[in-house]
Amino acid sequence: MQSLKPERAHWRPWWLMKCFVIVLLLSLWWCTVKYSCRNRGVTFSCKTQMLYDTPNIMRPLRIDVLTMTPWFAPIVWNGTYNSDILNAQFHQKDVHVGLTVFAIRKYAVFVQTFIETAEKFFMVGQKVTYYIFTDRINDIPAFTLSDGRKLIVLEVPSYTRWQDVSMRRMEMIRDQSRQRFIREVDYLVCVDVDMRFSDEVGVEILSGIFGTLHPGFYSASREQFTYERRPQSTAYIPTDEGDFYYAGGFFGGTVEEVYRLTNFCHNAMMVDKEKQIEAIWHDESYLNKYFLYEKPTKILSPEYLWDNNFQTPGFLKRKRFVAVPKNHNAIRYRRELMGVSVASGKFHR
Ligand code: 5GW
Ligand code: MN
Repeated sequence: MQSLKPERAHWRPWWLMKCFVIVLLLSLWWCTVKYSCRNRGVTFSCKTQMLYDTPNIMRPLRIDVLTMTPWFAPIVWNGTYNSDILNAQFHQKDVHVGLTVFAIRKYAVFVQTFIETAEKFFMVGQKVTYYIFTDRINDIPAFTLSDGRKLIVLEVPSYTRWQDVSMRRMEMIRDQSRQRFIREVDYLVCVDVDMRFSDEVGVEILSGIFGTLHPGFYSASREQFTYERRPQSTAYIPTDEGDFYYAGGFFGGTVEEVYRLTNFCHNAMMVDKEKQIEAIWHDESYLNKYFLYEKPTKILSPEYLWDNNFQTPGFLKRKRFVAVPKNHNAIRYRRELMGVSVASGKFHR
């Protein structure tokens, strides 16, 4: 039998040569891909500059608060997300966000602080349109806005009852979603105007449909939630149901989803109106009913809707959107003009 040794020695250089050529071709191909990606402005898989810690499945980002609901909706807290990653993702999709706010009658005074602080903290670097619904178009000041941002004033009627001022927001958001928002923006964020932004509120809040934990009820049990408890109302929720108590002053989602939510709430209110019943916390009660059966796909922690009348709990690392203290009677009722003492009827719980 002849030994294999000489033959093997004979083909080794060939084999080495082939490997070398393959490696050379592969690196050439990779350089071409990288170069053409950069030229097309594609950041996806080609952007190597973004450095961040790898997620560690053995190290939860927060252990002091719930960060996920039983239906797998994230609850957004400081420390649970990376803004750089999220901003890059939303930029890639060229997302446009609409921020709706109502400033009826005396509440027009809140607009200035609201917009000025939103310019500093709300969706910085994204495309934003502010929609101000008001009956006092002449009282809305002119603003200098950053690039990619605009402000649209929508004139709306002023209802005499303050309950209607608050509740009719659902109808007006619904109508404008169909007529205007669907063509102009991807996501809607619908908030109270008697507020100021005091820290970042960015794309981490965006999702199909989202709600916000009310700052007064995050630690309450479901029986303590101030849901509508009269079975005659369409907003009725029995004491053995309910996940969270959501605030009426901060919700949003895609235009389609916000349309569905506001349409439900408005229709439910109209059914109740026929029966001459009005849910205890007005639009907030109907919102809570909607979210019981149509679970939000993301939930914002009370960082996103805080009121300094409450003591700051240890787990609250940031106050991003905070209620502006208001003199209830002076702002809501013109007691001095009416000459009689009238309680506002809406007190802090
Ligand atoms: C007036 C009197 C009592 C309650 C609400 C109003 C009122 C509310 C008003 O006169 N004008 C007005 O534009 N609003 C809108 O409804 C504002 O956008 C306001 O932020 C929202 C909800 O009313 P709030 O902020 O007084 O309700 P709370 O629960 O935050 O105190
Ligand atoms: Mn408010």
